[in-house]
Amino acid sequence: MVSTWEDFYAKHPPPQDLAQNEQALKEFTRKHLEAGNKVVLVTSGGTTVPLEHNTVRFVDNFSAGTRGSVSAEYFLEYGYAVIFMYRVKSLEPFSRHFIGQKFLDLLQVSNNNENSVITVLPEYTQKVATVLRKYREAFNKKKLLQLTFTTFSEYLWLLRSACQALAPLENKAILYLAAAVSDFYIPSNEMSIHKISSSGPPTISLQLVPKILAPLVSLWVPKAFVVSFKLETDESLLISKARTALNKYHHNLVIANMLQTRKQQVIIVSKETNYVLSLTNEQLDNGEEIEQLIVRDLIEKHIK
Ligand code: PAZ
Repeated sequence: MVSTWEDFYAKHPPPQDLAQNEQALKEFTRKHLEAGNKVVLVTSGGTTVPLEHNTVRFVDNFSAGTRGSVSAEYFLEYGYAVIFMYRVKSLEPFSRHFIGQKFLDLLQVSNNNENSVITVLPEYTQKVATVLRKYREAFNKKKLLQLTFTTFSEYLWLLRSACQALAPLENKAILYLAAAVSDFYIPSNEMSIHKISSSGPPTISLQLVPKILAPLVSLWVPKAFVVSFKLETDESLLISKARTALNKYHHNLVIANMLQTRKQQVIIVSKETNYVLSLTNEQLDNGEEIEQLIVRDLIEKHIK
């Protein structure tokens, strides 16, 4: 059974920090509307589906937030203001460059008149300086607003609020929906209150989530440029599923990618055409990022 999106919002309470996030969204979008800037909402990372109200266990997915966090940096580089809506503890713009590296291994400590002085090791200084400059510039110019979600329900509430704040920007608003949002969930009224007992095998029944792109495109931000993403593992379904989404929701583009090759290749699908963007193995090994091609392609060919 699929519940409608209206049903979903009627039956699931908003997250506790929603009012605070709405205030931040309002201030951010007002400032950029006045300045005549384009604002892109980048969603990133995966949503969880809790199995209990007092959540001990939840269903999750693979997304690390690479697509979203890297793309956010390139949008900033091209002059866009960015609302980065991401899953708690997934990758973030700028700090992502140091994930997988032990933070303390970047630093050294020395003494200067009894005071400890901490500096970045020479071999890392250039990299840290480059990233730090871009990070500071984004925040000093108030070009980046970061907001978090964890559960599927938090994501849907925050997405709607972000759309409401973006609506006055009309076609200067871009939605780049890269988050891996669960297709299934347990409705609030069917969820166990307490930790599910392990006295026997549980039967868990998931429902289909409401298709939120429908109200988003037709009601919430009808003038915005909307890009959704489609992930598949069976290549024969990829383009047809992307096309079906475009025909159903009437948004602007679908970026289709395969789980296994998503860092090297994507297919840009519009109503009229589709074409591949890809990196060679050599480019990939040299640290080039497919997100740079995607963002440049969107800006040069699609976003008016
Ligand atoms: O976050 P990540 O870089 O590991 O993965 C990115 C992605 C595959 C989640 C994204 O490109 C995407 O396809 N998002 C939409 C997934 C979907 O609901 O089909």
